Formats: sequence, C-alpha cells, structure tokens
Amino acid sequence: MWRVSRVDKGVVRLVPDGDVDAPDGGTTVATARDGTLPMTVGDPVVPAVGDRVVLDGDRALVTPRTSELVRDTVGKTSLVQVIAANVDVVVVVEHLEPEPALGRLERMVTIAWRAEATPLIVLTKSDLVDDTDHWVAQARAVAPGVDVVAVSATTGEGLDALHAALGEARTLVLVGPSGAGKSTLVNALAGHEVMRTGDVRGDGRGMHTTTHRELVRLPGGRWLIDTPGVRSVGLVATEESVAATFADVEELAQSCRFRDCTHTTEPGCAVVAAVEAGELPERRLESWHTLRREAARQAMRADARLAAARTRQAKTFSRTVRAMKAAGQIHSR
Ligand SMILES: Nc1nc2c(ncn2[C@@H]2O[C@H](COP(=O)(O)OP(=O)(O)O)[C@@H](O)[C@H]2O)c(=O)[nH]1
Ligand SMILES: [Mg+2]
Ligand SMILES: [Zn+2]
Repeated sequence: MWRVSRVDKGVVRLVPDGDVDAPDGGTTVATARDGTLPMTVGDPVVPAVGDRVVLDGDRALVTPRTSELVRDTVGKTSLVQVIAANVDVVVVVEHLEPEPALGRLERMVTIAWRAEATPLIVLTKSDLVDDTDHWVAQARAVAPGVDVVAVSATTGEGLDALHAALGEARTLVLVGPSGAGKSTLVNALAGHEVMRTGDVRGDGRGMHTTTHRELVRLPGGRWLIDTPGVRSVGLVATEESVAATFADVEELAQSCRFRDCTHTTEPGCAVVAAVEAGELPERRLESWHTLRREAARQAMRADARLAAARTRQAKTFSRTVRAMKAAGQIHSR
C-alpha cells in the first residue's frame, strides 16, 4: 500500500506504507488531465493527501476513504475540496493561556465529526496556568463524549496521557489557532524536532516548514497530515455533525413541544427553558444557532452549485441531441 504525501498539479507523490519496498523513499504518478486518479471502486477522484493507493503496473488506484476533511470551495463547480483523507483523529489544539475559546472548540469538534474522524481535544501550555482542571471540565462540557487532555510541552506533563488517548490512531491532523502549540506538540510526539515552532529563528534547516499540504511520518507508525493553517473557517459543517457536538442540546430538544422546534420563540421549547433555568449556558445555545446557520448556508451553496452543474449538463445534452439530429444520426418521431 502507498499513501499520497503530496499533490501537485498533474503529479501525485506516493510514499510507501507498510509492506511496499521503496528504496528511494517514494514514487510519483501522473494524474489524468482533469487531475483525477481512478478509484478501486467507483468513479475517478481528485487525489488528496492521505489517500491510500495501490499500484497496478503503472496505474495508481485510490482506495475508498474512511474519512475526509473537507473545505468549502469558492469555485462554481466543485462543491468541496478534500484537504485530508483517511484521518483517524483530528487533534483539536487550544491554548490554556490565553484563556481557551469554547466556541472555537465547538466549531473544531464539529468539523472533526463532519470528517468522520474522532476528535481529541488537547489543551496546551498547562505550565502557564493554575486552573487546568476547570478548563478540562469546561472542554468536556462543550464536547460531550470527547477525550480532553491537558499538556505542557515545556514540562512534559500530560504527554503520556496524550499518547494513551491517541491509542491505535494511525493518521492525525492537528487543527487550532496559530500559536496554540501545534508544531511544538508534533515535535513532542515525534520525540525530536520535525516541525518549526513559533520560537525558531534562523534557517531552521532540517525542519519541516509547512508550505504545502503534506503527509509526514511520525515514529511508531503514525502519520501526520500537515496543512499550512487548517483554519476552522471554511471547513464544512453539517446538521448531523453539529448535532454530534451538541448532544446535550439534542437531548433537551427531545422534550420540545414541536418536533421541528428551532429553539428560538416557540412555546414549550425545552432548550430555551433550560437556558432560563440556568441549566444550559446561553453561550452554548447561541453557538448552536451559529453553527446550524453556517451548516445550512453551506448546504444551500452546495445545492445551488449542484443545480448549476445539472443545468450545464442538460444544456450540453440538448446541444448534442440537436447536433445529432442535424447530422441525421437520430430522428424525432
Ligand atoms: N509555556 C509553554 N509554551 C508553549 C507550549 N507549547 C508551545 N509553546 C510556545 O507557544 C508558541 C507557539 O507554539 P507553536 O508550536 O509554534 O504553535 P503553532 O502555531 O500552533 O504551531 C511557541 O513560542 C512555543 O514555544 C507549552 O506547553 N508551554
Ligand atoms: Mg505551527
Ligand atoms: Zn426547542
């Protein structure tokens, strides 16, 4: 098996994964003119970093993905861009100092669920604060069912717990704001410097500086998909992934009078009642509304582009039919 480590225009870099012998460390294959590679099952796909590939002669076949981290595109035709494939764990990195932003955690966790990967929250820089436990509890509360680990790369505290939490996960991607300590964390996981951190000055030779999206090998058979700034903005959320993050809101919603309650002004809304009773933070309901709106907007844009694509297809089809009729290849009854 091979994995896509980089995608450049027309060329895909492959690195061996497991039993493949590749003395020079990797190989390249060319894509079709439209940038796609054939799939082992189904239609050709535009390869993404992290894809698993089998080589059949000089043909590269992409195997079905277990997960996809996708970004909404500005393009008129393609709906989303896959920025990482076959991710097991999305490590949601947030600093303890300055204070963690809970809304950002909710957003990033939603994105992980959307990718069909498992989110893992890592709160960094525990050496700088006294109230780590408080924030771990807060993080658990805004991401029900998600593991939360506090770490300090400086003292090494929490790193064993992080390794344990990663368990069998083979492919990771780290998301989080700049300065949260993502590169520092990767170096800590690797046991040596593979990533340039905020502190590094000078030429930083031998270290990995992210300019392309790239698959990086970590010790112990793990892979890291390093992306130049996976910012959560533009990453696609769906109604389902929002529901996964807000399991507590969903639970309350079971008791709303109306099945399709929007938790705004409806009578008998159990969610609003919980906010009024001080059982659900108002911030959390607002956050739910924001992410739901975003998911709806993204879905609408996707629908619009799908409709546009269908119209284009229909026009091409009728043009073809007209041309064939004109050429006497088909006859209307
Ligand atoms: N005190 C402390 N500083 C840290 C820790 N982790 C990272 N930093 C510092 O935070 C800054 C940003 O780290 P970096 O890994 O470059 O963040 P990135 O932008 O998320 O990749 C650097 O100055 C790091 O040295 C930590 O656990 N404790
Ligand atoms: Mg960094
Ligand atoms: Zn309601």
